[in-house]
Amino acid sequence: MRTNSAIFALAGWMLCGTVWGQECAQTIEGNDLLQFNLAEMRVSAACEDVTITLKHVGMLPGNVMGHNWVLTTTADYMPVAAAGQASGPPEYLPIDDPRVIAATNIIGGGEETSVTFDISELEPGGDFTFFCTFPGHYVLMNGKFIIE
Ligand SMILES: [Cu+2]
Repeated sequence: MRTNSAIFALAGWMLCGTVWGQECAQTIEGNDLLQFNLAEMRVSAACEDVTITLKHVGMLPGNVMGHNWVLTTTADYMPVAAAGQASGPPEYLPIDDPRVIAATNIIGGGEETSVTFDISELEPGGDFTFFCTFPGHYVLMNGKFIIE
């Protein structure tokens, strides 16, 4: 039994790294018009770790048009956006806030950043929202994060 579990675990890991690789590592873009290029992101519950890469495809600097990628439950989205704004530059993110599931740093035009986090504790089918916490951006820069 022990050997079988190890084989299944290995098979799962291999599938995650290859067949479902697109879902476990994803890229999203932000621009100078307060837009993400994706309204929703879907990841497989089979992914243990998910890596999100954020590319800022605009030209404006991070102190003017900074973007980050932050994940919370949808219930925490507005409160965390407000807390992020209140916590100020440069990261606009409350420190050690347990409501923040994952977050990148803030980047400016031409820059790229990423975050890797464990989704094994997150409920598949749960209601999660990703957004940017730069002041005011959450209104336009947000989307659904779906674990399926
Ligand atoms: Cu932004």
